[in-house]
Amino acid sequence: MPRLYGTWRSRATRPLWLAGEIGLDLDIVPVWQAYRIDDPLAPEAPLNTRSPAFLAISPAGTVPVLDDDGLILGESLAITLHMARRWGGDLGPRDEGENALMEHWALYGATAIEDAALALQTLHGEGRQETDAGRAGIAALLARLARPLAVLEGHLARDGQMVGGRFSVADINMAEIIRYATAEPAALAPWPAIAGWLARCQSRPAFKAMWARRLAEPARP
Ligand SMILES: N[C@@H](CCC(=O)N[C@@H](CS)C(=O)NCC(=O)O)C(=O)O
Repeated sequence: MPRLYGTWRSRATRPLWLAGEIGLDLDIVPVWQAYRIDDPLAPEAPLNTRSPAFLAISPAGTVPVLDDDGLILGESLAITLHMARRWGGDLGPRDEGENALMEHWALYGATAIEDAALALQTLHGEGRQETDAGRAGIAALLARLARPLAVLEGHLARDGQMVGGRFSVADINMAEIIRYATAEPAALAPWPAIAGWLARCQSRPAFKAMWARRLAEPARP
């Protein structure tokens, strides 16, 4: 059985949501982010992203990590794309053209959107949104996101889904990236096609099950 290292409050949501969609059993090994632990190197600390035992598996020291029969992948989007090709049926690519598009959108999300979207979530998580600096930060981040979100809006208004006119791993990857931005309530107001598509993605039973597990997980061990 493939093994997934990570916690539900991490980018492991991406492979965990996909596994729920396709009914794939994973051997889930909890690995906490080190910043959630007071002394991550203490002998009694739970397995975490600074534990030597985990770094021996993935020296990048981040989660999620997939071990598929000795094939180790330590990038969440590489993990989901691999899972979809190997076990995903129609949630994976039907041909090389779809494969290329699924990779294209994963890379676009990771390089053009994720940083600014995550910064919006962090700003709100730290309660800075009501300060002058926070408001200026939000405006700057929304300005950075304007072009890539316009690209995504045009694509979804035309096609309805990321790739192939059906729900696929490409939707999971992009929806989980866009989710960060929704910490800012105004983020999707100019983008109705993105907002409608995200709501449809998040209404799926496998997303809801993943989200319930995530909320049930404590923030710290
Ligand atoms: N690009 C990587 C980023 C992974 C990443 O940063 N994961 C965070 C959790 S969402 C982490 O493991 N942080 C570890 C730490 O801060 O010690 C991916 O998508 O897998």
